[in-house]
Amino acid sequence: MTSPFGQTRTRIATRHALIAPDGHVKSKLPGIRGAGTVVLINQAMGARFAQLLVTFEPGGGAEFAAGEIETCGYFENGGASVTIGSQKAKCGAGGFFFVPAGEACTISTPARGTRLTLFQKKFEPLAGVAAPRAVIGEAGKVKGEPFLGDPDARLQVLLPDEPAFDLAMNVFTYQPGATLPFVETHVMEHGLLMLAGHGIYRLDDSWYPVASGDAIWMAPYCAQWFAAIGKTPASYLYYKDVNRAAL
Ligand code: UGY
Ligand code: MN
Repeated sequence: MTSPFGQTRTRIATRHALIAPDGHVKSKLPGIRGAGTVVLINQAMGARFAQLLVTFEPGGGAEFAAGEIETCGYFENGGASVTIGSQKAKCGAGGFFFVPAGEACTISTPARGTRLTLFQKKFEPLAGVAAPRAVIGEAGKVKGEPFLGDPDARLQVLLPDEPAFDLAMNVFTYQPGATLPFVETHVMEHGLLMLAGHGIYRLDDSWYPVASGDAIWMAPYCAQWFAAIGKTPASYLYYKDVNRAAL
């Protein structure tokens, strides 16, 4: 909702950011047509990855050429056909995919209003380990596991948890009142999209009310904690860099 007094929940800090939907400005990016794309997070903010929100118009599509960048995607609603090399599948809401560096990807025939979140980063190969494989899947088929033993805070790990993969894409779902069990402080960076519900996100020394549609960037070592509030579950999609050496 537009504020008549120029207020917004959006806050861009040095080590974290909250981007509320009221400030979104769409741009046209190479390889993406018939769509508006909001670059929510990228290097200009201080991040080492990019988080994009693509909203397709009928007849839109996207082609990502093979290169050093890897891409993973999640369909928040709608859906489209996804082709990665010889793999092709129709994804609906909750569909997700991973395009390894060095492989091309095509997204075609999106349903009207399809919202697709993309995370992109430069792939870091691991000596002696084969490159990660392409993945196309459905979040609805991935079991949510209790997080550190809490059945009210469930984590769906969408991509294979293997050394070949240098990123993770997960969905975290909290029942009302459930929380992250402690204030996490870690080297891994996060990009996050609130998919449903409401909550309070602690980022460094600030506490923010958050709701579905909000995006968050957490730099390495950004202190982070979440509590779900309201009467319905809260869930978020998030990116994390994983499985690589500290130095
Ligand atoms: O995987 C994570 O680091 C996750 N527990 N962080 C978060 O939800 N902010
Ligand atoms: Mn974390």
